Amino acid sequence: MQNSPKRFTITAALPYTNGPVHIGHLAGVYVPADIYSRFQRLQGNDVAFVCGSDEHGVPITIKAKKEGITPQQVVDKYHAIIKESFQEFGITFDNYSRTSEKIHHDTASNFFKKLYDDGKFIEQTTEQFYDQEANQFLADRFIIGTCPKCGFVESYGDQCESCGTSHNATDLINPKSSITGNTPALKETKHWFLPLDQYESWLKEWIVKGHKKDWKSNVYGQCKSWIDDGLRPRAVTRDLDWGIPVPIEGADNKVLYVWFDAPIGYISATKEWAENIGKDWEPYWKDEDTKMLHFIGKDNIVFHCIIFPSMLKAEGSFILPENVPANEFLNLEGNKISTSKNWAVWLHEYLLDFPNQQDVLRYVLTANAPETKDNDFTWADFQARNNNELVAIFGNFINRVVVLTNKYYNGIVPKPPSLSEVDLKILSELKAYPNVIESSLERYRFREAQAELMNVARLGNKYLADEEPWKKIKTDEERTKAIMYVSIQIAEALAILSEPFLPFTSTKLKTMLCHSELNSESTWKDVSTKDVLIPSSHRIGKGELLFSKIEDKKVQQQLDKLEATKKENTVINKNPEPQKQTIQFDDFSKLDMRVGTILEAKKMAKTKKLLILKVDTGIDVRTIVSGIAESFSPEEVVGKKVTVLVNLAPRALRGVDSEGMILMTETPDGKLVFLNPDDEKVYNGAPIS
Ligand code: B3M
Ligand code: ZN
Repeated sequence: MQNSPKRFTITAALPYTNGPVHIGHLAGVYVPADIYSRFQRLQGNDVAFVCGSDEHGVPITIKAKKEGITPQQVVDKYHAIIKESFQEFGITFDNYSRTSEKIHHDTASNFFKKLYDDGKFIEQTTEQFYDQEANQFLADRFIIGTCPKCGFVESYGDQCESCGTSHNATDLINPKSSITGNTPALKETKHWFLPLDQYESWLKEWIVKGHKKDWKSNVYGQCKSWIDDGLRPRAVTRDLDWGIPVPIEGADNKVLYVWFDAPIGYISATKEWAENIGKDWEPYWKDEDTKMLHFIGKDNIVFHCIIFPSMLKAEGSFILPENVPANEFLNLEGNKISTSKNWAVWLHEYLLDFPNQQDVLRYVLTANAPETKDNDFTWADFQARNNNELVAIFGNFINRVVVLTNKYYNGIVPKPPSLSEVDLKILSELKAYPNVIESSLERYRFREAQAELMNVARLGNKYLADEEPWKKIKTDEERTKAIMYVSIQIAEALAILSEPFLPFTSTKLKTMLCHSELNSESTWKDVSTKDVLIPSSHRIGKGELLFSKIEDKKVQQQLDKLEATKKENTVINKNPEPQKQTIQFDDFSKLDMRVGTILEAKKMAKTKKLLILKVDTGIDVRTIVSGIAESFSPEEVVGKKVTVLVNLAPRALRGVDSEGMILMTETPDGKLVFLNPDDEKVYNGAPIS
């Protein structure tokens, strides 16, 4: 029975066009989205896989300021680099668009206009942060301060990078302008707000009571906690000069909030694609039978699960995502990937060092994907997975099959006189794999799916090792024919099933097996239904190595490169925070700093960052809550001598009164250390806070 094809709209987060893309992007979003899209196409389904460059928003303008060029120049430069990286890594977007396209400006403007005309916004004059020295309102990332939820001291105005909470800039504790470092003033301005509070009960129904419990637990958990915390109206316009102008009267010098326009970019990209190929875009966004999925990283969950769905609901004619399979973050050699600290493996640089080895990276990133928790990419693991898995298992199996078939039969697939019980068992095991892999993919378990693919190669390797055709050829030519015939069926299954994961390898393998000479190519489904995937008497081509060993030297080069980055960051901090406003001695003398000793330490329940300390300040023994739990265990800090700001006004953090602050600084990789400027790990310009 042939199922009718299902329609899929698959989106991958639009990368900010303020830098190239790195392995974290690939692992978290683009490789899983590509595997899924390729897989659905192989099922004969109708897929629109869309993405594009996110060219608005404050990060772009900050980058432009830093480099002394215009925002347009920034986005033109990185759009080209990013687009090429995706192509090089075989990410099969049906359309990779950009939010500066006219079609997007029109789509986003019209969307805003419709909501405005339908009375879906509330108009409010509120006080927003304003930098008097820079003479501008400070939107989102132009403001840095302490997160009211987790205490992270460098939270952005719109979102905390540490705990992922989304908030309004005025919620931050101790806000600072990231342009001048000044404490900003408040100034009145009018904006349009989406009253998320009015969508709260609907969201609860849809996500919490609805069927969304089958969403990944990290996604469901975040959504539930936001909804439980209560939602508030959210401004969807900004005082900025870079973005899509607010398309109504009386909104001069205002643009749409980047998180209002960016997700609409998925719609514009679909429209553009459909127009180009003469299709109707609307079913992809409006037909209830369409399955819509958003692939994103965990910092984008609130926007895709709460805000964008509320926008779509307000508009009224759109469908909602069926799932939002968000990933956690990938670290690099134990440290957080950081664009500004150049702590990353950039895709365009990887290709220079490992030409034609895209599949190796795709493989390693999937094998180690941060699906349920943050994970670490290490070059040692990269080498081991290549040498011990791709080369030793997959490559070795294919190589033996192709070489022996050429050697014994001039490349012509032999006709087996009969199949033994073992042969039949192997062939029936093989038939189970498409469903096994499919079941993992349908649950967004890409690591598991890829591990099952490797089990196909393991099956083949074990079969060869048990049957030893290289020995049997001397004593039993007929039996050898059966062994080689069965092995070729396994090789063909690998060629088909590897396509979503290792597309370059799959193509190479199909060429080796001379697919173009086959009367009909087998499909994914055929692997589980057909007895014969490649018939006897088909001639295969010559062997060619699919993977090659990565030597220690190559890995060392990469480690050296990272070591050099570390050093560079230590000697000169390339992007030091600008100096703060001048103060007088009187200001300084207001600070009462003392040497103290940490007597006790314990973790604050249900937080990742906070330790509750008992500190002997010489004056008294007091409680101080400190956001250092990710850099130190409680055991490590007990007994340490520290610098304490003792006259900081007490503040309750998660219900515990904190009476003072321990002064810390940081290493180039962002690890906190106690204040000791002589510590060789800290760098010039490292902030003390
Ligand atoms: N550009 C944020 C990011 O790159 C943002 C995603 C937009 S998806 C509509 O993490
Ligand atoms: Zn936070």
